[in-house]
Amino acid sequence: MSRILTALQPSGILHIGNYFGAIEPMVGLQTTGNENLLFVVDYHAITVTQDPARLRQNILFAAATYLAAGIDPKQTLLFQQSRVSEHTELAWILNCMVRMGELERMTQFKDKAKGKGESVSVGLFDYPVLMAADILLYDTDVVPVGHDQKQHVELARDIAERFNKQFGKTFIVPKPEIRKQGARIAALDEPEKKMSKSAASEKNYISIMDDEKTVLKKIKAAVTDSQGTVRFNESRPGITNLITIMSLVTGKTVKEIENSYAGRGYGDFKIDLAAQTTAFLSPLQEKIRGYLDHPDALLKILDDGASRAKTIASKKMEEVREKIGVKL
Ligand code: ATP
Ligand code: LTN
Repeated sequence: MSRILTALQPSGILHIGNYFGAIEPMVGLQTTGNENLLFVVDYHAITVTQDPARLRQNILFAAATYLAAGIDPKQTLLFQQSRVSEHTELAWILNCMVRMGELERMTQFKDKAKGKGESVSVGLFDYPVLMAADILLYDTDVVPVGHDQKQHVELARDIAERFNKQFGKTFIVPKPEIRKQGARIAALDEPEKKMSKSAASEKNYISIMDDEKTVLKKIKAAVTDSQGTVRFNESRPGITNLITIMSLVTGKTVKEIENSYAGRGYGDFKIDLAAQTTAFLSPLQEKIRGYLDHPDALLKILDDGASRAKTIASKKMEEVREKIGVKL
C-alpha cells in the first residue's frame, strides 16, 4: 500500500487547471486501495498578504470543493495544514539543512518575486521547505501534482536523502506523479503560459464557479490562431489547449473531437466548448454550495481529519527529534 499526498492553497478562485491538474486525479486515486492525504495549505497561502475574513472563507471553499469533486473523508484524510503544528516544526528543522542557493533556484519563487526586489517575504522564499515538511512528515510515497510543482517535489526528495544520510534512515524519498493530460492547462489569453488564478486578467482562466454567460464570454475571447482548423498540435497552443479542455469536460478523445469538427471553424467549436464546460461545472457548483450551506458538517470533517493527521505527524516528529539529538 502506498501513501499518496497532495495539497492545495486556499487562494479563493480555483480554476479548471487546478481542478483537472490537482483535484480530479486525487479523486481517481481513492479507489486504488492506497492511503490518501489531502490538505488545505493555509500557511502556504499567507506567504502573500491575505485578508483574514476572506482566508477563512477560502479554506472552507477549498474543502467544500474537494468534497464536491468526490473526495470521501472516510477514504481520504482531509484536513487543514495549520491544525497540525508538526508541519511548521519540521519545516524549521529542514530549514537548517537547506541551502540558500537551492531556494534561489526555485522557478516559482523567481516568478513570484520578480520586480519585487527586497520586499518579498521570507515566507515566500521558504515556501518549498514547508512543502517538503508537508510531504516528509507522512512517509509519503507519491505526490500527484501539476507540472509546475515538480521542482518542489524534487527538492523534497533531495532533503529527504540528505537527512537520511546525515541522521540515518528517517524519511521515505517521495516521487512526484505528473498527470499527462490535464497536467497543464494553458491560459486562455496567453496559451504559451499556464492558466493561473493570480493572473492579471480574468480572461486568463475559467473559474470552477463561473456561470454560463461568463464561461461563454471567456471561451469566445480565448486566443487561437489564424489557421481555423480544430486540430491538436503543440505548435498551435491556443486551439490545442481548448481541445484538451473539451476532452476533459466531455471524456471524449482528442481524435473524436477532431473528427467531429472536421471542416468546421473555431466559432462552432467554441460555442460547443462553452456549453460542455457549463454542463460539467453546474452540478459541481451545486454540490459546493450544498457544503458551504452546512458549515458545521464541514468543520466536523476537518476536525476529524486534523486529529487523525496529528496522530501520524506527532509520531514522526518524535523520531526526528530523537535523530537530531534534541530529545533527552
Ligand atoms: P498561482 O497563480 O497563485 O500560482 P495556481 O493557479 O498556479 O496559483 P496553485 O495553487 O499554485 O495554482 O496550484 C494548485 C494545484 O493546481 C497544483 O497541484 C498545481 O500544479 C495545479 N495547477 C495549477 N495551475 C495549473 C494549470 N494551469 N494546469 C494544471 N494544473 C495546474
Ligand atoms: N505548492 C503546492 C501546494 C502544496 C503541496 C504540498 C502540494 C503545499 N504543500 C505538498 C503537494 C504536496 C501548490 O500547489 N502550489
